Amino acid sequence: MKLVVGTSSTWSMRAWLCLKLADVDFEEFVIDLAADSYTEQLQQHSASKLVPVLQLAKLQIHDSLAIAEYVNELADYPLYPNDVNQRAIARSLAAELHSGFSTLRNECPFSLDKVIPVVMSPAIANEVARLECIWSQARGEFYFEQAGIVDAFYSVLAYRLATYGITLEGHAGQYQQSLLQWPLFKQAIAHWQKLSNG
Ligand SMILES: N[C@@H](CCC(=O)N[C@@H](CS)C(=O)NCC(=O)O)C(=O)O
Repeated sequence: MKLVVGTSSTWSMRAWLCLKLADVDFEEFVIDLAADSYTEQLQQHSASKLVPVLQLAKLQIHDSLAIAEYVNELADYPLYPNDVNQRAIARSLAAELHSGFSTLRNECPFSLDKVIPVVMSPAIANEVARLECIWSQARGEFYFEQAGIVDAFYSVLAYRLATYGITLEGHAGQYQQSLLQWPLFKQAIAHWQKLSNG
């Protein structure tokens, strides 16, 4: 299978982390989203004209959450907790990240470079407060017993916050730091830095 990703694409990074966590073999095709021709490339490789896309012989799966769900099933369910209640919470949190936090997404664009610390608007503060509430319930270095979709999805946001000088305190802060120190996440950042530098 081939994962089509974009440079500086946080959704691509989340899908990549899930594929790595699921330990499936995959090739990668990179679209430089900063290149003049990037829309043509997207058109050519993605029916939704967005990345990420997972391409298989007779199947194209677009959208990071659908890709995560697919590899989870393929690899015997490593991305979610075994417990049905915990699994429901994990699904809720992945869905919330996937459809929410739009202020942070819009006002704090993802960057691998240093950025100017953001002025904390009430809208940003609201979303950070929600994150604080979520993260304060992490079981340990990972949200549940072992690394899964929640860690993969929220690690990218933990990084985005940190680049804008937003580091949480207490238990939520410890979880944010654990995500930033997570070897697989560090590998993802190093990989995306390489992609961005050509
Ligand atoms: N909900 C989608 C979002 C995908 C998305 O917005 N991808 C962006 C890059 S992060 C993209 O392909 N942008 C291309 C463009 O803006 O033309 C997912 O989770 O995969």
